[in-house]
Amino acid sequence: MASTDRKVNGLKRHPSCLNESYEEQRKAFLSDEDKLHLFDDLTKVNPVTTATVLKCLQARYATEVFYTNAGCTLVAVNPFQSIFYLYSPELMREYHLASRPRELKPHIFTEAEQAYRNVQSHIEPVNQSIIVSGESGAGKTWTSRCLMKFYATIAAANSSSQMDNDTVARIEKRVLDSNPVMEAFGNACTLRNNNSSRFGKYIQLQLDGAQLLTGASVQTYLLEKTRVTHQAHCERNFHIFYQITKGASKEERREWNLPERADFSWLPNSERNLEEDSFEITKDAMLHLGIDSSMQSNIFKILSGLLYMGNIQFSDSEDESQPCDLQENAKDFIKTTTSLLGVSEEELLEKLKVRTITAGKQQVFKKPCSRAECGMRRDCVAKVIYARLFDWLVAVINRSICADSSEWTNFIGLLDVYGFESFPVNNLEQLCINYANEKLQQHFVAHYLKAQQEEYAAEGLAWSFISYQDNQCCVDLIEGSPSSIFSLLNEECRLNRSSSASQFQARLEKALSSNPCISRDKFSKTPHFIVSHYAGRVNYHIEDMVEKNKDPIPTELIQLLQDSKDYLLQQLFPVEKEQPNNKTPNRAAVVTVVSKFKGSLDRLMHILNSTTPHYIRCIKPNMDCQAMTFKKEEVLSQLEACGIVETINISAAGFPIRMPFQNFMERYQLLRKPQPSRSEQELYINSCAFKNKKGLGDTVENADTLRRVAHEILENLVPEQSAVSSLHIKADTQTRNVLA
Ligand code: AD9
Ligand code: MG
Repeated sequence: MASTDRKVNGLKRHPSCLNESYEEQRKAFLSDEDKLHLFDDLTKVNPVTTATVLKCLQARYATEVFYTNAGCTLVAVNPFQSIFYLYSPELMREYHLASRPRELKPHIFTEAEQAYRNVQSHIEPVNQSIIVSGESGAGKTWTSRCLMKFYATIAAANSSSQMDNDTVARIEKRVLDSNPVMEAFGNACTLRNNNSSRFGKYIQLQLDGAQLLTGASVQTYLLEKTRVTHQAHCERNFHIFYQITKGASKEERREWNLPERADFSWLPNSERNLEEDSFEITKDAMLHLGIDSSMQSNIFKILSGLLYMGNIQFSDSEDESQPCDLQENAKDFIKTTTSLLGVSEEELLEKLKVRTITAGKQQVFKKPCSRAECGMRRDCVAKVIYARLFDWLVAVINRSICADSSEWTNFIGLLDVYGFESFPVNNLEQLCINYANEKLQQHFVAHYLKAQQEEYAAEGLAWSFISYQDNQCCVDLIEGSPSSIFSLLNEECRLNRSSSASQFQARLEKALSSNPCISRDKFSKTPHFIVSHYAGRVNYHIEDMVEKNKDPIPTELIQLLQDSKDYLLQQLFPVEKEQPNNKTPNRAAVVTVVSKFKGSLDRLMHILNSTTPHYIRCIKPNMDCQAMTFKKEEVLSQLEACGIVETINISAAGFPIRMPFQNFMERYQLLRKPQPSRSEQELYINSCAFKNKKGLGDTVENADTLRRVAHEILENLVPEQSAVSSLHIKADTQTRNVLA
């Protein structure tokens, strides 16, 4: 493989920063496959098909070029190796200082710089969003981190001469320090990514009137809290649990009751050493964010308590009317758990083993729980503690990094959310994630069509609209009214009826049968429904979906935590004020998982709609996370899932073939009738004028028609016409292939 690295001023220079001349691109255009890697924009590959796009991406990857434009989006293929020059502060400054960054090679810094300049331009909307998407392990979080570093470098508010304060570091550092803390508590090693984010994140970088970074605020979405108590085979719990068990000092071990070698059932695969010195990094970052060592110790003590809680196992009771027993070795675990969490041992045991049922206003029944129920109640306590701890941390981070409203005027938002998911078994979590992706796709399509419209207008093409099937139908299916999957799920929770999965399936089918985006597999006996998402069909299992949507937390367990003597738990579980007239909470007002998620997503979409968007689509070139390995099928399915294929389709709905005029001449001049000689260099065609005369905007059905059209174009050449450099031709796939 030819290396394109160059040494500039002793620095290894980013190869893709070197701008290729138009001439070289044009040569590549003439189907010289060796030059395919020179293409900077996938929608200008000729013809725009998934096959040519794939070929181009592969060729670029092979020459270590990882970024490519696709219309108004940037495609970022994960290199799976550290390439320092690609993210050096020198390169950041080069993009920042370039008079026309778009003339440099595609890079995330081009997008970042464009967003930064747009803020200055005062063209509405001034606020910007960079939406980073892609599947697990594709590089979203890495990209977001690099973007944050870019702004912390080029928009640093504090001069470097100012020394860091010991406890409260300067703002750029604090903003960057939010990453290791949120990743320690919100990321985990999964089968697909050793550092997989288990929550979505939108961070707004706040800029003052002088365009300097004065603060930031973070909004998180749907933390996967079930990971605290259940880890899939070969996967792990959140990083922080491993960090404390491996990184704690002797003194800390004593304080948190953590022996060197402990066997915790919620800490699988701990032999894999992914931590190194990350515990120190997390603690340092927490300190910079204003979480002092005594508060840190309080947090880690609670986490240690959760680990012990996972070891509390129950055994079946011989008499069903009696509560089940603790397993023999669990007695010590419950002692340690309760001492670490500051709750009473007897009470925890009682509340895990016996359920309180309130019937009517006054009547209270107690019912012993089965072994499985006891386990579920234990898990419920652990999950609610962890989820509230995570939210508390995010709130602390926000307090530490958010500037006062008088200190900032504009923002650049970075969105790093989970990509489209389709597993062998999908449930409510995937439905929420895929729904979020549908909403983002809808946002993207609207934006892309607008951008394309503007481009055609700039080229002088008389163009009104692109007829394009959007994904509204699928969005309606999930969230619409009066009937949708979400509304039916909420209804089940509101009515609190104990219907079986098959009964719910029947209700769904009856209510939503008219929507073409929902179907089912006639041969499957498992209650399910299939949604046809823009990125593919996903089969969702119904079992447990309603229960997951309720996400019930028994009141008596919350009360137990409210009674804790632990300082932090008291903050996480404040005693709520008495309802007037002793009212019990209204059932209809129960906030379900989907309504909460929809609410937070609506707010996010509202913000995104008020900003100028930039899209970065991350692609994972192979599932084994190997450097320099490009698997075409795997990339193709991601191009489909992240909407690049849609981009291509939309572009095909417009004028997908853009032929530089020179090119067209070289290829079709044989068809030309003898004409007074004139320099071909001078020849330009105004495709708009041609369109008016000959209907070039109509679809060219086949190669013969194309030849005829080509002939007509050549007949009608008007040399003095405008400086339009490309012909825009609309054609069906077959004809596009002829043109390739
Ligand atoms: V997930 O949906 O949170 O599971 P992400 O966020 O898309 O996923 P992440 O950013 O964590 O993926 O990237 C996965 C791994 O790929 C990183 O840990 C790096 O080892 C690697 N990576 C990603 N991008 C780059 C890059 N630009 N250069 C080098 C990279 N390595
Ligand atoms: Mg991530």
